[in-house]
Amino acid sequence: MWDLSVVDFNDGNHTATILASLIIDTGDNYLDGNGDGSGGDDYIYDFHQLLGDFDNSQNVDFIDYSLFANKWQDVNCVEPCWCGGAGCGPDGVVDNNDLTAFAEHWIDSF
Ligand SMILES: [Ca+2]
Ligand SMILES: [Ca+2]
Ligand SMILES: [Ca+2]
Repeated sequence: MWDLSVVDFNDGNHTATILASLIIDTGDNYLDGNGDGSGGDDYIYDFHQLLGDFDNSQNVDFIDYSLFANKWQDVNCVEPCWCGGAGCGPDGVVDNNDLTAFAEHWIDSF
């Protein structure tokens, strides 16, 4: 399992790559990144980041607003999901700071 929660990604599309040349199993076989049964190729993972896009639809719209509103003033928002992403900051509470950040991305898309 990857934990990229400590990385602050900019909004946009990203690609993470695990280099096969650095991953060897106990039988001295290199990573089979594409799962075709033959080792030696990298594993590539494409993903996106858009603050306020709680349903990963690559836009911030009324669906996201509904998800945010359902988490409003929740406490104890901790990793890995931070109250479904609504508690974006380290304070653990879905509060006005999170609402401001959400509003700054309202109707954003890519
Ligand atoms: Ca392969
Ligand atoms: Ca969305
Ligand atoms: Ca907060």
